[in-house]
Formats: sequence, structure tokens, C-alpha cells
Amino acid sequence: MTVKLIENWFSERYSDNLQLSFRVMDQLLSVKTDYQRIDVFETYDFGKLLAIDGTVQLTEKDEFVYHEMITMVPYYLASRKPRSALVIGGGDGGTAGQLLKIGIQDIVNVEIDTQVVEVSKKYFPNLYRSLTDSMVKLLIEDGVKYIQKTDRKFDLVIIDSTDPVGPAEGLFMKDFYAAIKRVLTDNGIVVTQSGSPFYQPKALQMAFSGMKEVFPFVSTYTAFIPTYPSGFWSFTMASAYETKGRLEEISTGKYFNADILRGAFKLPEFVRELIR
Ligand code: AG3
Repeated sequence: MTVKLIENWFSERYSDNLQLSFRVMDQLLSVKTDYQRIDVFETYDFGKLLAIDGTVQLTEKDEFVYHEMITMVPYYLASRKPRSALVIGGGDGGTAGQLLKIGIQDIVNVEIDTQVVEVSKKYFPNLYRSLTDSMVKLLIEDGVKYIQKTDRKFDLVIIDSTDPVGPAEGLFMKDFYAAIKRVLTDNGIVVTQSGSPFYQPKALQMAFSGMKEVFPFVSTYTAFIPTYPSGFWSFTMASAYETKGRLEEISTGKYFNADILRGAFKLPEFVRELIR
């Protein structure tokens, strides 16, 4: 898919009849890699924007919501303080950065596309920096293959992927979650981004039902991410035990706090219906 820049607007298409447009000062980059198309824009309202295959991955201004919510929620819900984490995808470094901030000192980040890392290094140095930290081991390889062959275990597995079309499709499937189960510690939690409940109900259903086939405890939570489809975004997490959390330990982020942790799991009826 090529990204059309019409009179300096970048648009992510949600359907044939709807798109979200950002007026941009400049297109800083457009490359086709072995896996996908990567674009970087300088926008007026959201700072630099990273798009993959025409879909917004992050912007400088609102990336904190996604990266806090995909890390801090499972971190504080785990029964014992997580000490190790595996990030699948996340080649921009945003997720690893939040994990470091929380205090995790043993992080493996497996990104399939080396170009995502290169692009982040050049255009999002504040996110990229975490990948150079000595506590982060960056591997450029297929996350599915890594999980199949590793003999390590992790307290957190974070699937920081694109939507379930193209290279990330396998990351929303039952077999992948089953493989992840083997690399989780007893205390372990796996979390994935699971799309916009409104515009991508199938992504959420795939993630939820796939996890449910493998794990006894699966739950979906949501956050407000202005630059993603509909602004209403879901994450789905799973574990072998019922998470109670360590709420007394919570330190707040820019979005995350103790009320958000509790409230994020309160789902509108149409979302409950999707995962019933
Ligand atoms: N990965 C999830 C982005 C999903 C956005 N989907 C969309 N715009 N249709 C974000 C990567 C940030 N580390």
C-alpha cells in the first residue's frame, strides 16, 4: 500500500468512507522494507508521526498513553513484581523505555524489521535510546520463531505489534499464545494490543478468543489514544492465575494511575458483547 499525500495531508483510512487526516509540514521518510512500508511525517498537532502500511503507529505527542498502558497495567497486576520482560515487535523502543522506567532490568526485545529500529534511531531518538540500554537485549528476528526456540522464561510478554494484517497476523493466533505460555513464569502475564473495539472488532475477538483457548484468565482493558482509530483502544491480557495486583506499589505515569488501572477494565456493553 502506498501512502498518498494530498496537499500535505496524511490520512489513515479506516474504511472506504472514513479516514483520519493529519496536516503535515513535511514527509520526512517513506521506505518500503522487506516487511512493510514505513513513513514518517512532521505533523502540526502531534509532532512526528510514524506510520506502517498507512496506519499510525505512534506520534510524539500521544505515544505515552499506549506505551504506559501496555506496560504498567500488566506490571502492577502481576502478583509478584515482574523482573523480566519480553517485547515482541516494539522496534521503536517506546515499550522498552517504559519497562526501564518502571524498573525492569532484564528486557529482551525481538523486532522482525531492522528498518523500524533504524527509523526510530533517526526520527524518534528519545524512544530509540532505550534499545541501547545495557538492560535491553535487542534481537532482529521473527518473534514467533524466537518464542519457539528460546529456553528462557519471562514475567511479562508484551506483544507490541501492528494490526493483524500483514506480518503481524500470526501474532493474534491461538498457536502463538500457546507458544507464549511456555515462556511465561508462574507469575507471568502476556498482553497484546488488540485494536479498536469499534472499527476493528475482529482484532479484539481474535486476540481474546485465541488467548482464552490457552489461558484460564483473560481480560480486556481500554485506553484513550487520540491518534488511533476511534481514539478508543483495547489491550487484552492473559495469565494462568487470577491477578490481584500490587496497587500499593503504584507510581503514576502521565496517563496511568491507580484509578485508571481499575477503570480501564470497565467495558461498555458492546465491547463485553464482542468478547462474550
Ligand atoms: N503498535 C500498535 C499500533 C496499532 C495502530 N493501529 C492503527 N493505527 N490502525 C504501536 C507500536 C508502538 N510501539
